[in-house]
Amino acid sequence: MSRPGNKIIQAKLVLLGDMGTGKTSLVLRFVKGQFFDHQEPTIGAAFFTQILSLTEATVKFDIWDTAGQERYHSLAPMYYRGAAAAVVVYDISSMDTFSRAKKWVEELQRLGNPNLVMALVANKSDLDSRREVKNEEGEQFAQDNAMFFTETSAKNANNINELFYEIAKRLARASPSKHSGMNLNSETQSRARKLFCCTG
Ligand SMILES: Nc1nc2c(ncn2[C@@H]2O[C@H](COP(=O)(O)OP(=O)(O)O)[C@@H](O)[C@H]2O)c(=O)[nH]1
Ligand SMILES: [Mg+2]
Repeated sequence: MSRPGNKIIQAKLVLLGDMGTGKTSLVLRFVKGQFFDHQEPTIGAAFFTQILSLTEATVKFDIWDTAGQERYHSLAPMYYRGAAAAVVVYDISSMDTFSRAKKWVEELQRLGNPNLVMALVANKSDLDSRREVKNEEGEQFAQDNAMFFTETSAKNANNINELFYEIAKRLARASPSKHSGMNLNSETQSRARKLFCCTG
């Protein structure tokens, strides 16, 4: 529930990372509490909203779950432009996806936005028996790049809410104190809307 006089923050959040790392699955787990073993590949981009109420603020996320940028890289800036938060995702069972994640982080850093809240997410933690990327490798890279780091599993819901709560907290801390009488409904509002179709 939003509290009267509480800060309201509307924040664009973009997910980046290789195809198949679980970006869509992370969002669906967070917004709808769902998981599909055979998640359909995203076409174009999907847009979701979710509201989180913290003691210090109510954060309304506009989440852009993208596809196509994995292959058609030139589309990427369109997605991350104006983002307050970026979540870069890799799959612990694939070293290639970790290498790609590092590239995304470098690209985001070139934007030079000191206020961008960045998280590095090592997804599929349930696949520990097939692990190629050690927890410490992700942790170290995140630390070197001033990012929040967590290992998640969209499959078993490990650390998913914690991830978005931590981002919300960081956004609240960074946002100037501003009061609004606006009353937001704290219920999950999710809309998955295909914005356009592309060949991705
Ligand atoms: N074991 C496991 N599989 C996952 C997890 N997250 C996603 N997947 C699977 O990985 C595949 C790709 O997921 P998807 O969300 O479409 O990835 P995206 O291309 O990054 O959006 C799907 O078959 C998902 O079921 C996870 O945490 N654990
Ligand atoms: Mg997807």
